[in-house]
Amino acid sequence: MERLSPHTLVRLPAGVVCPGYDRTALKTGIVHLGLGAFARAHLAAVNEAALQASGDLCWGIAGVSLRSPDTRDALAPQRGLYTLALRDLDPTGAPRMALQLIGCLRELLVAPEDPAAVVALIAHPDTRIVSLTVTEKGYCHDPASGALQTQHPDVQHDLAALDRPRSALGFIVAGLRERQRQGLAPVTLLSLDNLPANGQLLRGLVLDFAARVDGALADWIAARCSFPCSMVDRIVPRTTDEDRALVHAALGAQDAWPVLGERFLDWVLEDRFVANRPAWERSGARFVQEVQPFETLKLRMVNGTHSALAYLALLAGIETVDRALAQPALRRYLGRLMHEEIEPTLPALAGLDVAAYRARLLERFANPALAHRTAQIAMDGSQKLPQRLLAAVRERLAAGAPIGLLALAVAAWLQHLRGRDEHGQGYAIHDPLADALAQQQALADAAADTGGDPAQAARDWVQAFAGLAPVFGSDLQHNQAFVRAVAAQLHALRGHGVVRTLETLE
Ligand code: CS2
Repeated sequence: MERLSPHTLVRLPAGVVCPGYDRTALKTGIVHLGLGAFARAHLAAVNEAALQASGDLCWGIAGVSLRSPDTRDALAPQRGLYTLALRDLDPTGAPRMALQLIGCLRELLVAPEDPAAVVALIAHPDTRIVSLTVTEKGYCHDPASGALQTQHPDVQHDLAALDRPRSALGFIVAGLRERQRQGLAPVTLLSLDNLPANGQLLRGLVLDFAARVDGALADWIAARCSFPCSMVDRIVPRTTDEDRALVHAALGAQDAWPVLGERFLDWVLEDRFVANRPAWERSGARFVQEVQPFETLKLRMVNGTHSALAYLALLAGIETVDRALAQPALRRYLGRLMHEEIEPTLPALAGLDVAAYRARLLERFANPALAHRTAQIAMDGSQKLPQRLLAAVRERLAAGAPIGLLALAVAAWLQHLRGRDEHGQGYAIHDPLADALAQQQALADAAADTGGDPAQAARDWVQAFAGLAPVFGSDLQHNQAFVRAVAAQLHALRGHGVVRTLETLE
């Protein structure tokens, strides 16, 4: 079958949406760090539509992979073209797929192959936005406090050799240093990761890093560059070979790496761009004064329940999110978790119908056309729990409100760290803190090994494990209400398994 390329565009089936602008006239205005599926299905999709609507061709994207050459290897022969497939069910319940070819990815770089090229691109006069989807762990920060992890090997490396950086922070600071040296205009740094106050967090980390390189550079960045906060939402599972086959069949051409996602898309961001921006508002983005309420809503409702679901489902041996939603007790639990314990912690948002938001979210999760793997969401829990679950836990504890449902999600994470589901099936723990988590488990096992009653053992275990400050901060270990609530759920999960625990929830 023919490989997708600019030449195949004219032969694609009717109904496949193709770039309606002159790709050869595009310039690179955006350097994107972390070219994963999410950025290709979210930022690039909105940007593509803005290009079509405005005809402003300054906003092509240079996509930078920070680790592996896979994306570049797949897309370079296609000249950066790829398929975005949006999947849901039609009104009769049959799966359907809308196909669009995205054309705004103009350049593909693999950072470790040529770090200087990435720095030069950030320092190019045409570059006006540097955006990031590097996932939580890509910020090299302490998840509980937001502080730069100065001992992180990539940070240490980059501080010693900033002309050949490895980390996103290193590339940003090296690129900005070059801009400052050359007297170029500042750029906007745009975090698109699921982190609280992601723009402020990025700003703090970049300034801390830059100050260790050169105080005057840090001052220049602080005074001239901007770091808008943004909330991003679209479910984009990792592409599988089955997905590829489906897209090939529908396209009649071979795309080595299409991306598949839901139709739903939301993007709320602050309009603080120091060097202009694309007309993203013409294609679904919403610009607001203050993003934080939207971000809290999304991180706690979408990502908090996603993580709760992922750990419970994984323990029960359920492989995909839609199948988890088909489990009545699990679906009921997720609805209750949102309604009873998360929603009361949400900031007021004018015009938000929270019941409709919740119902829609459960429907999004139930989309069987996505086959979103629970193991994918379960990854990197140490980086996700603080903002997804523990922030709401803290607020409720401070208000003296019950946390049993949130505690069950935390207990499920703890139990899943054993690396074995209820049917004895083993799985790997993917987490940047995997070693620390294993050590903490050994510590907790020793603390709970008193031969006493199992409920007390669970409390001792949780108390010891919660000493892991990068996840739990320094407060939760000493909060008896927290320890008791999590221990009760852990005891239930250990004794009765996921489904019985859910069915007998108070
Ligand atoms: C998920 C998110 O993998 C995960 O941790 O919770 O990627 C989620 O699908 C997106 O944030 C939805 O917008």
